[in-house]
Amino acid sequence: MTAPSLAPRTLFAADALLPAGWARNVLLSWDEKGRLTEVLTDVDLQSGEAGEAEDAIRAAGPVIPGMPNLHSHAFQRAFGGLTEFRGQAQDSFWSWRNLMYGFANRMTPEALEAIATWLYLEMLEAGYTSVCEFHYVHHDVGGKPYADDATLSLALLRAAEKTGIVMTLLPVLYQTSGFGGKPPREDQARFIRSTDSMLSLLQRLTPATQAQNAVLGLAPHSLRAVPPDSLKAAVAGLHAMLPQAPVHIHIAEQTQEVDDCLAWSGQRPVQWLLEHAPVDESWCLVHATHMTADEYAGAARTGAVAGICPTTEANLGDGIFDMPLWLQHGGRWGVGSDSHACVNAAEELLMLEYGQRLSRRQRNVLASSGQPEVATAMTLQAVQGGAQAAGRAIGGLAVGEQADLVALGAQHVALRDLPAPSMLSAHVFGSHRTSAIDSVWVAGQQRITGGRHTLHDAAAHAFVAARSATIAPD
Ligand code: NGQ
Ligand code: ZN
Repeated sequence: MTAPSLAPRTLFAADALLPAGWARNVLLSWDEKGRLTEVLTDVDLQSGEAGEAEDAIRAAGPVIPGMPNLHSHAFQRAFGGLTEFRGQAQDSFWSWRNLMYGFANRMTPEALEAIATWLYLEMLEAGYTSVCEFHYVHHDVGGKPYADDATLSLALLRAAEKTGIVMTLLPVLYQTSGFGGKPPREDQARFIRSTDSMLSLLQRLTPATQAQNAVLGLAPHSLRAVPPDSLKAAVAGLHAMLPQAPVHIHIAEQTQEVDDCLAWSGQRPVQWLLEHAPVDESWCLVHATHMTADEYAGAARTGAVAGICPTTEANLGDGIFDMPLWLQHGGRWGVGSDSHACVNAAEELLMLEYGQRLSRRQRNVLASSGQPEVATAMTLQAVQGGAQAAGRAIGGLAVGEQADLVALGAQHVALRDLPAPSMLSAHVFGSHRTSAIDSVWVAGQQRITGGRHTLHDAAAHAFVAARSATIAPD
């Protein structure tokens, strides 16, 4: 018998997506730290052998692993949908970036915390159970450091803690406005740090992250923003402090940056990075959109994760990542919601598959011979890649991994009476108007019930106020 004061630590699911595929009558158990200790299949609840199974929570439908969100700039959530108007004859990533900077430069610590709290709550309601926060607005307006240099990082950590999402915090190193040491623009002043100041910040954040089960890493923003010496020193400094810590970088998102990198070094960004940096499994190459065949092969060989942000990459007009080529080389990948034009794990998978279909004029591109169901194949791969990028044991429903679980509602009209793989398929490809997510657990703690987070209304209210203040300051 479980004492009533203890939160239940066993979940029974008629269907669950394990690393090897769908299993029936699955009993998942975890310890007080939220780590899975047992994953039993074909459990007969009636037999009496199942022991604690009788006290288990019954999932409302098929259980899938929570999706790691491997790339987020939280503050950008507040202007999602608000840059969709023509500002110049030919708008682009770069004209969007000017609008985005205007927004970043009006952000306050209070607004950031409210925006991030709502965003992380939305993520939990939409099937993400962890987030890699690529955090680059460090200083006060005008670029003056806050009295506590970690002010904005701590605001993000608090937002994560309030909602229950687990965070990999990646403070961003940003020093130049272009290749060859171009000085930063005035509207980049809030992002700028010396390498030493970054290493001090990481030191300051080490106890704070450890205290809340967060992982700390580093994000050199891009080769445009970090000169070679700084890249080298920062990564070495990080790994001296935290040997396995994740390193994320925006690498080849726009053809303009590929051209600029070629003009500067004679090499393309990915090519340059592979030759000059110790890229390995601790790295995540975000937006490795523009690569040659050799770069696909070379980058995949390092074991680094390709960080793909399908809806943002579509929204910003970046280009299409060649998934079949990447997979052919054994490349690992995961998804991120980046600018948060869309916050929905299923929709990122849908957009990724649809981009491949549109560019290749084929269907079911990301299915494989071993796993013909597209949504199942993509979910398993993105969870594994996302876990690697996050630097956490969140790689799926297996002993030793964190109990990050999403239960779909089998009674949702799009899913009702279907077999489990079709339910996941319907969730990803066929249920857009209303979410089919019923419950979500992070590290074994239930955060979403009946599709909603307990802070939903209060967080929404605070978000709207913060957005209004940031869009139209008084
Ligand atoms: C960012 N976002 O850092 O927010 C970037 C835009 C840049 C994306 N790359 C700025 N999606 O790359 O310079
Ligand atoms: Zn980004």
